[in-house]
Amino acid sequence: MKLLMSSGRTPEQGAQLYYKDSESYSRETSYCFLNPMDAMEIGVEDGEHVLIESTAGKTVFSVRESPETPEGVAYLPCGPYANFILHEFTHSTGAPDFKGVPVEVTQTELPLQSAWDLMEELGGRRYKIPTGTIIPDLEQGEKVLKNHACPLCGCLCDDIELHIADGIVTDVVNGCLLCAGKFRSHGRMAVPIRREGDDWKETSFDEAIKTAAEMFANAKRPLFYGWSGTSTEAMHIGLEIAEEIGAVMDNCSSECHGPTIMAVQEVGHPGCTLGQVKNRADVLVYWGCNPIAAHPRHLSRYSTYSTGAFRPEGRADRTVIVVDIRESETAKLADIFIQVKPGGDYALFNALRAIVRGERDVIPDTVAGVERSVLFKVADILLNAKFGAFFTGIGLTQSRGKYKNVRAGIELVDELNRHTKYTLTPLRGHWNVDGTNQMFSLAAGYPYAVDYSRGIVHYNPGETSGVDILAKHEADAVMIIGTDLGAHFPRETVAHLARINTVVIDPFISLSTAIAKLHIPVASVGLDAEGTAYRLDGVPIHVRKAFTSGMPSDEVVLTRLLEEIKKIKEERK
Ligand SMILES: Nc1nc2c(c(=O)[nH]1)N[C@H]1C(S)=C(S)[C@@H](COP(=O)(O)OP(=O)(O)OC[C@H]3O[C@@H](n4cnc5c(=O)[nH]c(N)nc54)[C@H](O)[C@@H]3O)O[C@H]1N2
Ligand SMILES: Nc1nc2c(c(=O)[nH]1)N[C@H]1C(S)=C(S)[C@@H](COP(=O)(O)OP(=O)(O)OC[C@H]3O[C@@H](n4cnc5c(=O)[nH]c(N)nc54)[C@H](O)[C@@H]3O)O[C@H]1N2
Ligand code: SF4
Ligand SMILES: [Mo]
Repeated sequence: MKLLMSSGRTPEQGAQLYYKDSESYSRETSYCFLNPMDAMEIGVEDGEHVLIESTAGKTVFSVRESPETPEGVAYLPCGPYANFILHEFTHSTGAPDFKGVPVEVTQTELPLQSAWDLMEELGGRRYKIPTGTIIPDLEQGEKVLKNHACPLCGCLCDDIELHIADGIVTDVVNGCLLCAGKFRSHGRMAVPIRREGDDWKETSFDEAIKTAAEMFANAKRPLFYGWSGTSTEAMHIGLEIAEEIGAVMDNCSSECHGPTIMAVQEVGHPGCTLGQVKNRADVLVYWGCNPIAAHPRHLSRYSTYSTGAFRPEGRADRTVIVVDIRESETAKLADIFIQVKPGGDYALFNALRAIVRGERDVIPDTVAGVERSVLFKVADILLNAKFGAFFTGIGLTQSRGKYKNVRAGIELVDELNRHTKYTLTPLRGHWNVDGTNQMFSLAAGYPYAVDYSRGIVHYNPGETSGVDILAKHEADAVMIIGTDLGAHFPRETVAHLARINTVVIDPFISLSTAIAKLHIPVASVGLDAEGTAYRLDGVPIHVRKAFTSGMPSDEVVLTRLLEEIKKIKEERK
């Protein structure tokens, strides 16, 4: 049966992000959510398997019947299985079609593969952390930390209470499932490893850094990608190395809210802090985002359910509108849920804009699957707000239309601002992805996709962005830092990473470990390292250490790497 593949966050997939080597991660990311009518037509029931095939590839998924998924859509959790069948084209935007690829879905008796199997099929090699591995020189003793920041999603909640015994987090208070998953993960690596044929060999930090320096100094088209999972200070050193060797420096916003940035560059951005939303917003619109799964405490801490100076009754003082292609966890909590056809947002934004302008006559009976009467009702609610806040997600940036969707959203907000007060805030993904754009802009003048190869900065998303450079097989040495491309990049780009000199700098084992030539473990910001991060609304927050250890931080490893690269260049003069 022909369906449209769409992929995104689930609460369970998010809780497993720090257990990528486990069976539970493979299980949670290999589901295929199908409308029961489609499942019946394909001839499968809950728990049975389907083979999903696209022009990029095919693999097996486990069926989960879900009435929330519209007919015609196969909804997949974000992860290695979805990416195994995703193509690498970005249509000159830097962001692949994570939401909206035609696929063929058929019943199959084939078994499910594990995430490691998928990496090996693309040329990688699985790795197992040796049993008994311990992080060196862990701080001993028991303590309780209050007001700790959570380094997981863009909410960057800084009210977490951690209970710690001998460098192990034993309890996480206030944090959501995702937060607890990170603080309680056991997937830390202690020693650098390098790939030798089909084997992994342990190596010293000195040797590993020297090898990485050689790889990057000898590369024709080096790419440093990620950064949203580390400190802003580390990014600064990364930018210095990139400038030194003429590398491309790109960050996760490329594949995520990069299109939002492109829209903001075109038409500006009426933003505000989350504090303003908490204290003032009486109408909240979540468009193409699902914070219950992806920013689990957003609604309770900053928006829908929070009480504020001018919203003392919290939820009762606010009207909540959700626009999504399926009845997401967040949609279930809305006063009004608008189910848009996949890729229909551009039309919907413009229809609402026309209504707000007073042009009700031009609206057809339905727009992108939404009835005219519903649009009129929603427009009236929007117009009657005292302070309205739009939150936009990657349902807009990764579906057809990409940055033009966001542009249309901003233009609707602009129109509404002629009547009352409105803001728009992208629900930025990682705890420090906003920091990448801040630091890249500060140091290089552009927020992402920065190419130093010409000796001056060149910025052109779609050309100088990570996915595109890998898709064109340009990169010959890649640093993966604070991101996991093995799990999250489209199939062909992962296969390319497995062929070239890929170096992973990450405190945890990840699927990128499998496709690397070298993995250098580091201290983890918020656990045994500290640094500055920017919350999704651009507010900088200092992320403290929870305990000390003998692991070098990203900053230490990158500083050493820069020294080694300079030495190599000096010797060649
Ligand atoms: N659990 C969990 N949480 C995370 C992460 C994680 O991996 N797991 N990652 C973090 C990151 S990096 C990010 S960027 C954020 C992302 O957070 P969100 O922006 O919330 O991300 P998604 O769940 O991918 O997509 C949001 C919604 O878009 C809908 N959608 C799909 N296509 C369309 C469309 O055409 N139109 C509209 N209007 N909606 C559409 C999907 O049904 C989905 O409910 O989450 C962060 N938090
Ligand atoms: N199919 C599909 N694929 C998608 C998406 C989708 O919706 N569908 N969404 C895309 C989006 S928006 C994004 S942003 C990506 C997900 O983005 P990724 O960046 O791949 O997300 P994570 O897997 O959380 O990877 C974060 C990495 O940072 C590491 N890390 C944590 N702390 C530190 C630290 O202090 N230092 C260093 N060096 N590393 C650290 C973690 O161990 C982990 O390996 O996925 C993209 N891929
Ligand atoms: S909402 Fe985000 S920042 Fe807050 S505790 Fe959960 S994962 Fe951490
Ligand atoms: Mo993201």
